[in-house]
Amino acid sequence: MELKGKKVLVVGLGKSGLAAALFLRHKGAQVTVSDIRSAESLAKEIPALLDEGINVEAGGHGLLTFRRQDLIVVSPGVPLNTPELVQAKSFGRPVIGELELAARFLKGRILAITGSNGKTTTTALAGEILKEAGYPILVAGNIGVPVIGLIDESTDDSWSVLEVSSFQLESTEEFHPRIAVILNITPDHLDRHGSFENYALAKERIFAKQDAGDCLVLNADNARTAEAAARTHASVYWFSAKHEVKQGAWVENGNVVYRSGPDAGPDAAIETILSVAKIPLKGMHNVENVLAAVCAARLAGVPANLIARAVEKFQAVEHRLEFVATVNGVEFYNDSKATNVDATAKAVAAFPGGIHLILGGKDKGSDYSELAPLLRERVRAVYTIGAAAAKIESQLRGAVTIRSCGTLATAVSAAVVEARPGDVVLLAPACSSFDQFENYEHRGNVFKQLVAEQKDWKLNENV
Ligand code: UMA
Repeated sequence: MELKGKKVLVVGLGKSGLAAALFLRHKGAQVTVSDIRSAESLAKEIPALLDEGINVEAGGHGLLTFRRQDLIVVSPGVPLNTPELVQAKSFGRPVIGELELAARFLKGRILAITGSNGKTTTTALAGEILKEAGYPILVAGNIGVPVIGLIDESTDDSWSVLEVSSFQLESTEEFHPRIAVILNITPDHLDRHGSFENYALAKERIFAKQDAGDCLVLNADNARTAEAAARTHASVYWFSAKHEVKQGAWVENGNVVYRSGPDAGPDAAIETILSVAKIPLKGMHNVENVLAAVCAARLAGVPANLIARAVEKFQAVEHRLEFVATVNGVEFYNDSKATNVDATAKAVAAFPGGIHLILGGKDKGSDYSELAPLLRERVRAVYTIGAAAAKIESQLRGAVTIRSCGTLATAVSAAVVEARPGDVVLLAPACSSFDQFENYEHRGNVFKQLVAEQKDWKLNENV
C-alpha cells in the first residue's frame, strides 16, 4: 500500500487516531486529522501533531475535508454511518478502519480474540502464555494499545496477540489471523450496529479471510458463536465448560484438558493441562476464558506444562472483577469493564449471594430485565447511577430492592451503609461510562478511590 504523497484523513483523535496519524505521516502521507471535539479539549494533542506537519480539523467534521482525500482512516469509536463518511464513500473515497490499516503492514502471525465479554482477560492471558514459551509477542488492540502503533516492532517471527472489537472488525477487508477466537456473542453495542445480527456479523469478520490452513476457536456453549462453524473455511476448534468437544479444550474431572486435531477422533490422546482449582481467577466465565486461551496457545504450539505455568501465575486484569478491598468483612469488587448485561450477569454469578450491585451509566439499547431472575436470587439491593438509571429502574422494579443514587459516590456510600459482614459490593454497571466518566478505566479508578475514602473504615493493605 503506497502512502507517500497521498492525502489521508484520520477521523477521531483518540489513541487510535493519534497513532494512525503519526504512522501515516512517517510513511510520507499528507495527513489531516478531524475530530468533533473542540480545539480547547484537544489542546494537549494539537501542538505535537502540528510539529509533525499534520493538519488538524477540530470542533466538527467538514464535508469538504472528507471529499478531498485519497484515503480515509476511521477510529473504532466513529460510526461508519457518520454522514460525512457516507458522503465521502459515495464520492468514491476509500474508507478503512485503523485495524485494517495496521493489518496491511503488520508482519508475522496474528492470534486475534473477539467476543462480547472476556476479550481483554483472554488476550492478556494468551499473551502471557506465548511469552512463557519464549515467543516474540506483541499484545495490542481493543485492550488499549492501537495495533497501528506496533507495526515497527513486528517481525516475520512475531506473534501479535490482538483483542479485536466489533467496531474494529466492522471495517476490515484484509485482516487475516492465523488463529481467531470468538469467545461469545451476546447483545452489546446495539445502538451502534442497529441489531444483534449486524453486531454478530461484524464479529464474524474475524474469520472472513481465513482459509483451511488457519484455525478458528469457538465457544461450543454459546449458540450464536457456534453457528459460525457453518460459515468458515478455517479448521474449527471448540472449547466448552460443560461437555467434551471433538477437538479443542474442555473441563473433565476438575481438569482443563485438550485434544488436538485436525481429524482427532474420539480415540485421540487427551492431554491434561491444569486443574481448574489452580486457575487464579473468579467465576465460571473465567474458566471459559482460560479454555479459549489454552486452545489458542496449544494451536500456536505451546506445550502443556508452559501453559499451566503461565495460567497459574496470571493475575486478574484491572477493572475485570478486580478485588479491591475487604473492609469490616465486606468485599469490594471493581468490574467497571462489565459494560453490557451479559458481563454483569457473569459477575453476579461469580458470587453466591449477599451482593450490593451498582448498575448504570450510558445505555446502549440493552434489555436489563434479563437480569431480573439472577438479581432476585443473589442481590440484596441495586444502586442505580447515570443516564440509564430510569430505564434500569423501570425494567427491574419488583424484582429487587432499588436505591436511586445518581452518582457513583452516592452509590458507594449507600452500599457501605447497608452492607453487612460477608456481603459483596460490586461495581458491574452493564452500561458504558461516557455519561459521567472519560472511560471505564476512569470509572473503575474513581470506584477504587471511593472505597479507599471510607475513612472510618479499617482498610486492609490492598487499597
Ligand atoms: N470522534 C469523532 N467523531 C465521531 C465520534 C468520535 O471525531 O463521530 C472522536 C472523539 O471525539 C474522540 C475520538 O474520536 O476524540 C475517540 O476515538 P475512539 O472512540 O475510537 O477512541 P480511541 O481512544 O481511539 O480508543 C479506541 C477504542 N475505543 C472504542 O472502540 C470506543 C478503545 O476501546 C481501544 O482500546 C483503543 O481504540 C485502542 O485500540 C475501548 C472501548 O470502549 C476500550 N471499546 C469498546 C468495548 O470494549 O466495548 C468496543
